[in-house]
Amino acid sequence: MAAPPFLSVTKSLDLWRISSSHWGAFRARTDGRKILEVRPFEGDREPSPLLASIPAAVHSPNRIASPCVRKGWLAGRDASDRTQRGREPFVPVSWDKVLALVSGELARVRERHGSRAIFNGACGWASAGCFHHARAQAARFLNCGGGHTQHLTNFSFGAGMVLLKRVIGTDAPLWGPGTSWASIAEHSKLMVCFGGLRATNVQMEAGGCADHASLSWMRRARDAGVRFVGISPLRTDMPGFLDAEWIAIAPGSDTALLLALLHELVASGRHDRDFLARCCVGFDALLRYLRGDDDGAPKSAHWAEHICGVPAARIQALAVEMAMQRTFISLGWSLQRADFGEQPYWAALSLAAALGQVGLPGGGIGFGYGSIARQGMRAPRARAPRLEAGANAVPDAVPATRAIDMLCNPGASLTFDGRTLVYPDIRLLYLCGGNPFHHHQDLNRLLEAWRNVETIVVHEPWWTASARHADIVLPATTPFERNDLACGSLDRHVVAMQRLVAPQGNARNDFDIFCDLSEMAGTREQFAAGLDEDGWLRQLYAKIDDASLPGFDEFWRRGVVELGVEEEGEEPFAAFRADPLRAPLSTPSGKIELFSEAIDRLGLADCAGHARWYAPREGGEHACFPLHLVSHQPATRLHSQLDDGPVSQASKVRDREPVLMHPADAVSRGIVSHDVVRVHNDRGACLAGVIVTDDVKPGVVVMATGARYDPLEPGVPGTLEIHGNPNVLTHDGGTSGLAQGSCAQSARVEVSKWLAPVPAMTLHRPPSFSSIQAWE
Ligand SMILES: Nc1nc2c(c(=O)[nH]1)N[C@H]1C(S)=C(S)[C@@H](COP(=O)(O)OP(=O)(O)OC[C@H]3O[C@@H](n4cnc5c(=O)[nH]c(N)nc54)[C@H](O)[C@@H]3O)O[C@H]1N2
Ligand SMILES: Nc1nc2c(c(=O)[nH]1)N[C@H]1C(S)=C(S)[C@@H](COP(=O)(O)OP(=O)(O)OC[C@H]3O[C@@H](n4cnc5c(=O)[nH]c(N)nc54)[C@H](O)[C@@H]3O)O[C@H]1N2
Ligand SMILES: [Mo]
Repeated sequence: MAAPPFLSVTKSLDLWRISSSHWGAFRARTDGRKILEVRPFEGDREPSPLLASIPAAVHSPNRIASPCVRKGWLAGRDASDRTQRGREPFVPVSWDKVLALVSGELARVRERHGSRAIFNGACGWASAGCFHHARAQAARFLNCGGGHTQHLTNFSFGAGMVLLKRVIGTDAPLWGPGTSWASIAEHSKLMVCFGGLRATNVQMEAGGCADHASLSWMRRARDAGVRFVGISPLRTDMPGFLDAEWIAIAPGSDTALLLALLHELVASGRHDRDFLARCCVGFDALLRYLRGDDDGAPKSAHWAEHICGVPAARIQALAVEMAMQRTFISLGWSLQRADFGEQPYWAALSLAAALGQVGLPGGGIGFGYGSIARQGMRAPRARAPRLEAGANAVPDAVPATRAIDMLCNPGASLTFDGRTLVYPDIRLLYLCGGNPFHHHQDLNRLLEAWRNVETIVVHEPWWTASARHADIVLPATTPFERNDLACGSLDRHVVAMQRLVAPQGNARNDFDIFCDLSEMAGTREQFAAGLDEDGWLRQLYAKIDDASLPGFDEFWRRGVVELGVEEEGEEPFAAFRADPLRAPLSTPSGKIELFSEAIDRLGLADCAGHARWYAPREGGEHACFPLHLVSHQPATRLHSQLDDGPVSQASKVRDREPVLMHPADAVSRGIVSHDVVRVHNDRGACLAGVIVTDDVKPGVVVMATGARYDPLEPGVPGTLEIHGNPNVLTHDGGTSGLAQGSCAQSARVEVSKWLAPVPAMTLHRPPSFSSIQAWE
């Protein structure tokens, strides 16, 4: 990718202030009102081109200028027609008025229905910054007021979290740092990457990363002679410079391939019997399944070929290659964000165990090396400070992906990680730092569910679809309008986020909004702890446990300080490998559970006691729609954030989100590049702009997430989405009764050429406002 124009700017640093974002630290030149220029932090080896979108985002015409209330809600909540959400105009109101309304609603719902009737639906990324972290601020405020129903796990790797805790006793390898890139470069000979190593994904880090290094490490590994194999439906999932072999696989079929690799390994007698006996339990049960003792179907390479589309001979050869040399198995997070997403992780762990390299330098298994900046890096000795949310008096919680189901079915129950949860009856939805019209699957079902809630409150800097479909909208500042400190997960830099410009319009900090609301509720002392922004930043900075850091004032003056890093430590699982009895895992057996009695006892129809193949719910012989839709992370933005910035806009095809299609699939439908198409299934339909390419496997179409939801008829379930938001097509079921993770990658669709005039988009301008006077 060519260097973005801002990289060439050379001006005196004195005029520049420093700040940070999920896509990296940067310096900005401003005139106090406007951000004029942005350039990456000079210590960043691989700065993200997305930094160029910051000025446009901060000064976007899509900023929310003042507090607003939906007209019908303002006229009377109980009589208001909830189907008008997203259609009816908003009435701008004063801050005093809006705070009184929100405070009154919170008190009313708590009194009448209990605190469990309030759902904090923001399970999103919000913005970088340890203090002004919108989601943590909201959780702390709601907890001080009596609690709220919260969510469990996450969209990113919910299935992986639950499964790994059960079978290796911890989900730490998902969060990182796992086996270091240094160890891979030095010791691995082969790195087999399921879901690839996406170069654009590793630009991102929750909380920011001041020095991106994943690509440099990949280059070092390549130069050291590591051979890379990328297994995914999209060729470009592996950076071109790795010269990787591409094994094109049908999405959702990795479990079949992994079981076949294991089957071939055992059939050729190359499995590590000693490791399996010393460090694992349950290999025999798995072996019976692999041999087909009970179902008559050996899980051989020939069996898998028909499921995953990888030739049997290549599977057999790969099994031998993996056994003959130091091999690292890398699993993207995407694999488990699919129907039965627990299975590819369990099957890969079983394969790694049979290869017997777990705990050896550069061997074994790891997760997310192409998903996020931090994975494989050396950890700083001190961890990032976090704003404490405090105790939540409400015990109710739902897996993040089940939010719509909860709103549709109050009182219904579901299984989660061996427990039975009961959905509370939600009356008030409070969103601060997440965008359900981005993150949730099946947006037409979301629109239906939305109608079951009496009041929807949204804090947002921008007119996102969630704000447009709310009742009460509070304009929030962006991080560049306030002071904060950034210290991303496992980043070794602490960055002063120095306020760049004054709050735009009438925007206020989430913290200040919650201070006023807690004052009205009588909980301000508890919420703010007597501190203002400056006091909080000093307190959080002081919590960083690293004696080498300068005092706060010196840190603020310098702008960036570095934490000490751990020496290159022991390989993950090395101690366990050496002596599993003295260093057991936190599993019931103390060993790797290839068969889990505890999971088996749950008796789930969709997650048995060992890894096994389940055909995707809508694929195979059940397929009503011929194409498999992969909706991966966007290269040009973070989720829905920065979608109206120049980098994302430049990637659109005729203003629509691009959809990648194989030439064979395009020709048979009379489609060529730059056509606008309708992507559809029985859940919904959206428009998209075609790019025909043989980088995708035939039968697969790929659309990134995060095109802002733009309905042809706002508020109407089933309406055509005209921009290209794939979540009108995805299903919102859980991975299984075990983890209830997201299945975003499992949608089936059809694509047809759009022959009617292409409708003009509406999301680049604010919604309509009522001409009636603001009601003071
Ligand atoms: N189809 C499909 N869907 C997916 C996925 C997929 O792979 N495919 N991936 C899933 C995953 S892994 C994730 S993590 C989710 C991400 O989903 P989200 O995290 O919900 O997505 P974002 O667009 O980052 O939403 C964050 C929102 O916070 C707002 N915000 C930013 N800063 C502030 C602030 O200071 N204050 C306030 N009040 N608001 C702020 C932003 O404007 C934005 O609207 O999406 C999930 N959805
Ligand atoms: N630029 C950018 N980077 C991001 C984000 C962003 O929004 N923008 N979001 C961040 C977040 S919140 C997260 S959780 C991570 C997610 O990290 P991942 O889950 O690793 O990322 P994805 O891009 O969704 O998926 C990576 C690739 O997996 C492949 N894939 C999909 N399904 C399958 C399958 O069934 N089998 C195989 N073998 N491959 C498959 C797809 O071709 C896809 O390109 O990314 C983070 N990084
Ligand atoms: Mo995520």
